[in-house]
Amino acid sequence: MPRSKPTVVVTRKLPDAIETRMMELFDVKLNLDDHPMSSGELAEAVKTADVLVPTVTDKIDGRILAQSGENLRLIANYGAGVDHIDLASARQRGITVTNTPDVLTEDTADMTMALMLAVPRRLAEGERMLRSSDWAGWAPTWMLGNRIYGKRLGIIGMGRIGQAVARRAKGFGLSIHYHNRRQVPESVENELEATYWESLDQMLARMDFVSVNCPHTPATYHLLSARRLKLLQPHATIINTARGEIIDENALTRLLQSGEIGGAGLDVFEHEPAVNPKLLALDNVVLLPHMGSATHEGRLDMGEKVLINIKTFVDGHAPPDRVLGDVF
Ligand code: 8YV
Repeated sequence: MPRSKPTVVVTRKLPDAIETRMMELFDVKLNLDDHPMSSGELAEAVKTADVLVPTVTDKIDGRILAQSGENLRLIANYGAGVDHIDLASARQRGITVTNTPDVLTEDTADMTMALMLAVPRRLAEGERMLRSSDWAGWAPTWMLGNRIYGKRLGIIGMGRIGQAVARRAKGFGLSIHYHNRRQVPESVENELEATYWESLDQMLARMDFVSVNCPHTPATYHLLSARRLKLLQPHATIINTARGEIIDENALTRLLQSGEIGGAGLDVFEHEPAVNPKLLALDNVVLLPHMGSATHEGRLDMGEKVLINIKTFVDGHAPPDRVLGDVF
């Protein structure tokens, strides 16, 4: 680092406590009005920063990184997913990239469960009905949903979040199935009483619930393609708290409309913040605005991780949450 205090550009408004500590430690440029930065502003940021702190709303692609100055050495992402950063370009330019894993695992798993309960039990629909004063009182055959207990859940991506979902789901009486690049250790499988499916297709065709908990990478883009979505049983519910791009959203919408898929609980969308208007018109979906990690505690913990990653890096050590960057 050329100066004693590195220049840190933060692209969005972070919790006050995190911004204050950053101000104490570094020469910081904050985004006080929290507007999502334009590509012009991002280009300017990478030109001036020693350290960039982006979020999921910043597309740090090769074109932006090509404009970075020699000074940009670290991208300390505020968030676990790094699919908005062109890692190949960053690697080429010798830029270290860090993220904030672990601290949003439990919150995201909670949100996954919330959606898993909300869709088959029609929570959002019932609440909408009550508020619109259309409720005429209890009736034996009205607003019936589907039981959760005793059903099968197929988890796509059995990493930290997938396992945290499995632990919760087991408590709700769901039997756990999963598809992952690698089979998890036997001790984890035993604890979760989980069944491994090497074939995603085979698993999809047999599940009552499917939860997407894998990262978005070139290999998982549209992993749930139209062909795969058609394998689901007509009563199946699909939950996505990972990334919208993993599901072909148009195909999902069509299959939900035609009743070939039972329901969906989505916290993420393929073209955020845009949401397919046809999805908004459906009753068998619960849609949330990317709130999986949105807890006060989680956002502070994420900020702490960013601080630690920057501080260790500028002090000449290997930051703990490296996605990219040599151990020195
Ligand atoms: C974060 C997320 O809020 O961490 C992630 O990957 O998807 C979110 O829960 C967001 O990424 C912050 O940048």
